[in-house]
Amino acid sequence: MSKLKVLLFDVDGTLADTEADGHRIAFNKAFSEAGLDWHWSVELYGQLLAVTGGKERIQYYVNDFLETFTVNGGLAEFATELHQRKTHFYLEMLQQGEIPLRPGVERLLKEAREAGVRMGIATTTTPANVTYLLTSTLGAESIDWFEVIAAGDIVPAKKPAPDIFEYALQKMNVTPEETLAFEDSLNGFRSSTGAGLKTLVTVNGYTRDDDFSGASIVLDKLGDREDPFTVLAGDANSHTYVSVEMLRDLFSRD
Ligand code: XBP
Ligand code: MG
Repeated sequence: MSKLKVLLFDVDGTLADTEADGHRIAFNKAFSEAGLDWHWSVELYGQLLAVTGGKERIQYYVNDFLETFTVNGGLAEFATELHQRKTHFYLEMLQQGEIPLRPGVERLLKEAREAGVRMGIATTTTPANVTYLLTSTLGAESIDWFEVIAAGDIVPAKKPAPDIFEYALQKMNVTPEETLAFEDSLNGFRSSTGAGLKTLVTVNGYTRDDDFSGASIVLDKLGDREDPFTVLAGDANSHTYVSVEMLRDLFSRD
């Protein structure tokens, strides 16, 4: 049985609840600026999250949800330019402090650092979205808490493909057997388990009813001493919030 040495975190939905009140708002601002009569509601956006990657999600929407839409110069180029404006609006929201970390995230990151547990990030989102989120919530020095920030187009295939987690493992020179992944969605869970990683899931509003069979444990949040988590699947033993001690216990039992 390997010892737990590394924590690999997803970002959107895991470190922060970014989708419905963050990315979705930024997409709609970009559509409005471009003069498009598109509006992604919370409900529609939940369907569009089936596709990871903002550029890919725009193309999915055009191809699968619009009757007709034509654009000069090709859809991929159009989506890329529109996505650049969406990222601009999203970064503005982050800079204004509009997107907080989820409960327990700051505490666990600091605990892991103090305990000498190595950390990395494996996400589909645009790299700048990660550094701006960390800077706006924990300060710019927090970027260095992670040995690798594997994000966006750095790999050929986005989640649910395992590529981004495999890239992070390779950059950190660690094995799946000594690493625990943190995810929030089925696409992310399939990616982390596809890379051979034990995975702790913290669900969000969009993913609460998804089937995470095979996860080490499924929780509603990481929680804190005075704000305990709810276990949705798995065995937390006597623990009531996610701590380094709990993770080591979970990892040894799984
Ligand atoms: C979630 C995603 C991303 C975000 C939007 O990433 O699939 O596409 O929804 O960010 P993860 P971009 O859960 O892996 O962090 O528009 O920059 O893609
Ligand atoms: Mg996610």
